[in-house]
Amino acid sequence: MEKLKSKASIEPYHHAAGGWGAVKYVAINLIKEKVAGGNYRTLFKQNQPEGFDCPGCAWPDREHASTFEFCENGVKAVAAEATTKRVTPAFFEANTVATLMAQSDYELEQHGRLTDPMVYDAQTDKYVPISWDHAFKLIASHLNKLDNPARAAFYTSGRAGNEAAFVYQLFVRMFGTNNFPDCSNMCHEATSRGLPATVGVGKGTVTLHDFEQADTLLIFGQNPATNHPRMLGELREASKRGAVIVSINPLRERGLERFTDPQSMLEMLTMSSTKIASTFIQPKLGGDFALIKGVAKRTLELDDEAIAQGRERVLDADFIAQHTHGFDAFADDLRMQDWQELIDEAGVSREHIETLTRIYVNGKRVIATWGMGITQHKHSVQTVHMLSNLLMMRGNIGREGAGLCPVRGHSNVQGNRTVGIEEQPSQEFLDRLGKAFNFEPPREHGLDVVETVQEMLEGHVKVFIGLGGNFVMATPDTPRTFDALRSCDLTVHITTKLNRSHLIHGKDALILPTLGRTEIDVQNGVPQGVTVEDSMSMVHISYGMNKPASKNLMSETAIVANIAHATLGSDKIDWLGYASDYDRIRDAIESVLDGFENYNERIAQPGGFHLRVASREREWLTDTGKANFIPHKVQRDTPIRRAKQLHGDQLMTLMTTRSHDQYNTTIYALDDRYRGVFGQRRVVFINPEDIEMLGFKAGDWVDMSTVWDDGIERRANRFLIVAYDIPRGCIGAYYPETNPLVPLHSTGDICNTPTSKSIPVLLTRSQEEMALAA
Ligand SMILES: Nc1nc2c(c(=O)[nH]1)N[C@H]1C(S)=C(S)[C@@H](COP(=O)(O)OP(=O)(O)OC[C@H]3O[C@@H](n4cnc5c(=O)[nH]c(N)nc54)[C@H](O)[C@@H]3O)O[C@H]1N2
Ligand SMILES: Nc1nc2c(c(=O)[nH]1)N[C@H]1C(S)=C(S)[C@@H](COP(=O)(O)OP(=O)(O)OC[C@H]3O[C@@H](n4cnc5c(=O)[nH]c(N)nc54)[C@H](O)[C@@H]3O)O[C@H]1N2
Ligand SMILES: [Mo]
Repeated sequence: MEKLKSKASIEPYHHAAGGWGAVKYVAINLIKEKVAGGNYRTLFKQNQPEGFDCPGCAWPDREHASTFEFCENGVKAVAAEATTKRVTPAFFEANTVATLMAQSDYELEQHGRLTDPMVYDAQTDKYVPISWDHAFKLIASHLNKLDNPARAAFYTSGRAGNEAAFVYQLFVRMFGTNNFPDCSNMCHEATSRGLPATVGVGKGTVTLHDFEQADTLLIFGQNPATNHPRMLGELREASKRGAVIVSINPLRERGLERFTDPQSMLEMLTMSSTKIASTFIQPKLGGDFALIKGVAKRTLELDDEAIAQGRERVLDADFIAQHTHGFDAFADDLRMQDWQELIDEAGVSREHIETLTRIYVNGKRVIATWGMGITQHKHSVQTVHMLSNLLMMRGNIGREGAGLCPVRGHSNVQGNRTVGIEEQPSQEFLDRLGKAFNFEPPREHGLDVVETVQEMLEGHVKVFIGLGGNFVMATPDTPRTFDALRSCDLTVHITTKLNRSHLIHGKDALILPTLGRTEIDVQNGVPQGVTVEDSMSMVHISYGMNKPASKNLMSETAIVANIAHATLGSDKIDWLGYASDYDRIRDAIESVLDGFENYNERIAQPGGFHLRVASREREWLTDTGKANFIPHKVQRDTPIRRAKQLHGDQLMTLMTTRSHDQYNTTIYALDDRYRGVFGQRRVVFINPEDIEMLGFKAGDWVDMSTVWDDGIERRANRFLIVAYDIPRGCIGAYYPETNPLVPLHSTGDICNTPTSKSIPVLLTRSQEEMALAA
């Protein structure tokens, strides 16, 4: 068993993922967070039919789960919320904002749960207590004095339940804007914008049942051992029954190599493990598009050969004829495509493309899953299209055991979008909302995350309200985002824990502390549950079990309802009535959205219900009424290519990713043990040959700067070089430390997602280290 490391070190990890290491870290987390004894039982209620939905990730739960689904990072998320540490008014009295700014994100997180509503006092540079009532009035007065509702932006991070999110979007639309920047804009937007064009719905088409039936699983750009640990349990089962699993990832992530399931007594006692992926394909960053196109091209060639030899077709000709549109143009484009261009762009050999094609065409039931490795590039929407094309070629959509499986991040990010957190709402949704609530919703599109920052910088957006999240650290171009938020007249954060977004504030600023998902939410004497939708469109209810962290917390739903009441009054809508009984909100959702019929009854069933996804049933809600094949060319004029022309081999493409001990911007601890990093975060993973080519050694310190064409210098300094198995020309480092390197306008086509996985950078010897040495 590996030892506990406290000092900073780099020590390659040779064990399977999971196992006793995971159990040990669970214990460490409970102790570190000083989780009260009584709250341990909470962990056993996680993802149980009568318990709460884990706030960790959006991976679905097994229906009627009878055993405690063990998840180290789920425990971290729960322990972080159930911590006994508190950020009280006395804490704020003792610390100015300036002194807190000097602390790291890790230190800020460690202070614990926020207990009371606070308002910024410029004279003392401190947050001071404010009553809830005054806080709501302050927000209302700012909002009501804006000359245009579009001067306010309403952010959502994907943890809020459907009830809070629905009331939020209703309030904001009645107020008069569609300005809903949300975490999706930085996350799976390429999926949400890409899939409607091919299959008609921006969601995945599979359920856990399909996962059990699949014979082939292609895992693109995802690190489940860290980010969706419960997915590893499903992959382990798949591997044991003989399914072929392929990891397509520049890194060989440990969890996809071997996994010891802490729930398997045998594996734990014998210290054995299960092999997960049988094949690892390591494209260069952003190379997936060309790789997938290569597999599609080869699949077509195999079909041509089969026809010529009178063998069984490789393509699903019936599916293509009956269900799709645009196949001929797509096939023409594949035939014209030059092989060498694909190989160069993918960064893998022709043999690898052949291997992946053979696996793909041998599969009778293929599921492709994907995460941020696919969605955070310039051509991410095109890659999502190409992946749909590939699955459609063999009818792998809308069939048992097969389909598209985007794996979402935040536990309710998909539900938030379903109930209306969307800056580009459909006219149909607005019509129904307007009709149900007797008002004329704003029709013009609102601002997404990047546009919100830009509009703040230009002085157009003056009020920011955040329902959860840590906007300033999650967004790109950190110094510019800081300027943007500081130019606001009012910033409001509805949050559970202290984070840097509270410290980068507007002239007026509020911190509104809220109940977490694990806490008992009583309204009007009745415990309330909130509903969430996971990555596979299962909607279910979640009840908190723990005593609230403070008597002075309000639920997210109640806070939003009170802001609405203070701002708009309750003539048209009984906002506070909604807050007093969440059943009423669910009735309202039912009245506006299809698929929520008998919402309150159906969520009372254990496991909840599946929200219909039309593409899963081969109903295609596209412009052609069919699933569309969409051809795309390899992009030739990209920021990375332009930067390469200027700097040759010196130019590196940087991906920003998560360590094992963080939840997005929340830093729980400083290890990334599966990648062998301990006690530190400022590291950069580089191929050993590149380290030498650049004239460095592993263990040297370097600064990074972005190659961009707007004259702005973007730097992140002092990263330790770690030699790593990563394709040449590609490097990796953690977010949020690297967000200063991501230009605000470096975004994906169509989806406008920051290109967090492909930033052109140069490395130079660390100035600070050189000064120290001199
Ligand atoms: N414990 C924990 N759980 C989480 C989170 C967390 O921070 N901590 N965050 C939540 C959220 S919001 C999200 S969105 C998800 C994120 O979960 P993931 O989608 O796993 O996100 P990342 O950690 O950014 O890792 C992306 C993976 O993609 C690979 N990759 C990078 N670039 C490329 C590429 O060009 N091609 C391919 N094929 N692969 C590439 C990286 O090597 C890495 O393995 O997890 C959710 N769950
Ligand atoms: N460079 C780079 N940037 C990225 C990414 C990347 O891979 N690379 N990933 C992007 C992705 S995928 C995402 S989703 C975003 C994440 O962006 P966000 O969702 O904005 O960030 P989080 O770190 O998840 O938010 C953490 C904060 O949420 C609050 N919080 C926690 N639980 C609750 C709750 O139950 N209710 C409420 N109201 N508040 C709560 C706490 O105060 C905590 O500090 O970051 C994006 N930014
Ligand atoms: Mo995310």
